[in-house]
This record gives sequence, structure tokens and C-alpha cells, in this order.
Amino acid sequence: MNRKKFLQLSSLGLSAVSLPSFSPSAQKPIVISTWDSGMAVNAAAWDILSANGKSVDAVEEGARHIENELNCCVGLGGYPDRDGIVTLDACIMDEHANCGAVAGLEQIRHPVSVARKVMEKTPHVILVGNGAQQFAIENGFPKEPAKLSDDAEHAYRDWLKKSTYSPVINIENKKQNGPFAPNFFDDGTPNHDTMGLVALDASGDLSGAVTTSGMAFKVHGRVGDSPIIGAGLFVDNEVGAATSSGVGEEVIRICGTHLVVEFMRQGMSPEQACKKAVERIVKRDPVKAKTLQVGFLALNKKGQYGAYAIQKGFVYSVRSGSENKIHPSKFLI
Ligand code: SD4
Repeated sequence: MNRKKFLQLSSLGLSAVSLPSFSPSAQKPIVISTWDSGMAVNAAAWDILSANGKSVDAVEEGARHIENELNCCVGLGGYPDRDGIVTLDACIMDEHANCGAVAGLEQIRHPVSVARKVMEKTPHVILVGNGAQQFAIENGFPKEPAKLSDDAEHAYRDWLKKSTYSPVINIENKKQNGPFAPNFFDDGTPNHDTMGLVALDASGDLSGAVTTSGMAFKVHGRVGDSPIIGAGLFVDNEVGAATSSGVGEEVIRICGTHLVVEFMRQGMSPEQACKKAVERIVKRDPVKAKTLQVGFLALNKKGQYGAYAIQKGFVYSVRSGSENKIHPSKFLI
């Protein structure tokens, strides 16, 4: 199954899932995640949340679900760096501000679970590269073959013809119209590669996780926002949680998700907080901002959610007792 088919089937299949009998106004538990591929991820997380499970278990399970899709988007099936190597970044954060992350991890299928082990079994927050892989193997994660998925192999060969690094991602194919038009290249493959999700469980506790193969054809060793706590993910159990997708360098520069959570602490709604963070990026370099995409997604302690992006095309998926759907994000430009 190619990436496009996976995304289409995920969305179609899951929109047909019947909802459990919660009051429509119930806002917890709830899980929200980036992109339309978040529908399948939310379903995996929902199995845990709807059984009164913990949000940290739910977000890990959601991220593992997409990491298992070896022909799709994130994880070992993702696009490689410019040396043809798939390097994975992931992080997880719970309601106690416990957090763990891995960056530049090779040949391990479930970076989010390695990140959780870093959180639970070490005094550290981030492990990178060979050290992260060594830690994973010591903790029982099998080393998988260093083989590109067919789709990634094809894309990489194509990229090698010009070998230019131009990280213009997540800006949707302008030929596709409609609020839910997924972000596809002309050949039908999606041009985004990050899954971020945040959840509020029945006990009112927030957690989040992110998993990604990072920007396609990046310099070997490059780390984006996704595994950086406060950039790609931030959780404050008093206030809310946020995650991001898009050009990671721009998110890191403003400590994006930490900023979103701080704006919520000041009283802003999740959508207003995401918008303010997007504005911060655009203000720094309005000309450059026209050529790139960043989207923020946030959930507050009450279970209210919202998103905002620089450009049209960012979508996110929501699963709660009262809804199971994809939303288009508002955007600035
Ligand atoms: C990164 N933020 O590595 C990620 C890329 C991404 O959808 O979000 N792609 O910078």
C-alpha cells in the first residue's frame, strides 16, 4: 500500500467507526493529532482513553501505530536524509513534566517507545545517534534492516538528480481544493512526515508525543523541532499541551509549543495561542514566511482545542466522546 492509499483508507475507514456513548458536551477524554493520518492514530489512542487509561499510554500507542506503517510518512518508512539514511526523532511528555526524547535514531521501529524509556529509566531527557541506538538495543528494541521503503527509495532517487535542499513542506498542492484537501505532491505522495498528538484523559491529565523521520533529504545529523521539548511538544498539566508540524528550524527559534502553552496560561484559547505563535514566526521574516509552513495544534485543560498555521493546508484530527473527524486549520497567509 502506498502512502496515499494508506491515508485515504485510514480516513475512510475510521470516519465510519461508531462513537461510544458519551455525552456530546463531554470534553474529556480527548485526543488531537496532526494531519489526516491522525485519524488512525487517534483511534489507537482512543482505545486507551475510552477505557479510562492514562494519556501518556494513549499518546505512546497512537505514535506507535503510525510508526508501524512501514510504507507511510513517519518512522522507518519515511524519507531519508541526503545521504540516503532514515534518521528518526521522537519525544514524549507526561502530566508531571517527565519527558524523554531521541534524535537521529537509526534502524529502530519505535522511537517514541525508546523516548519513553529514556524518560523512565535514565536521569536524562535526550539521547542522540549511536548512543540512542545503543540504549534502544540494550532495552530490548530489535535493530531492523537499513532498507528504504519502495516509496522512499523512489523519492530519494528522484531527489538525487538535482540534490537541492529546499525545505518547502506542508504547503499543499494548489491544484487540490476544498478544506480537507490533503497535502499531496503532484504524484500523490504526502509532503509531510510528522505525527504530533496531545491527549487529555478521563482523570484530567495531559500528555503528548511526537514521532517523525524529519525533513526529507536533510543534512545527515540535522535535528528538527519534533524531539525538542518546548519546540515540537510541550505539556503543562495546569494549563494545556501543544505540538507542531512544519519547518522545525522556525519552531525551534521561537520555542514554539512552549510559547503556545504560555499564551494559553495568559488566558488565550488554544486557537488564539497558536495564532500568536504563528504571528511570531511571520513577524521575524515576513518574506521568508511566505515560502514555508508551520502549524501549531493545542489542547487546554478543559479539553478545548484549536490550531493555526502560516499557510493553508494544515489539517488535524480530533477524537472525543462527541466527535471523530478531520478539521482544517485556520491560517495567516
Ligand atoms: C521537522 N517538524 O523535522 C518536522 C517536519 C514536519 O511534517 O513537521 N513535517 O522539522
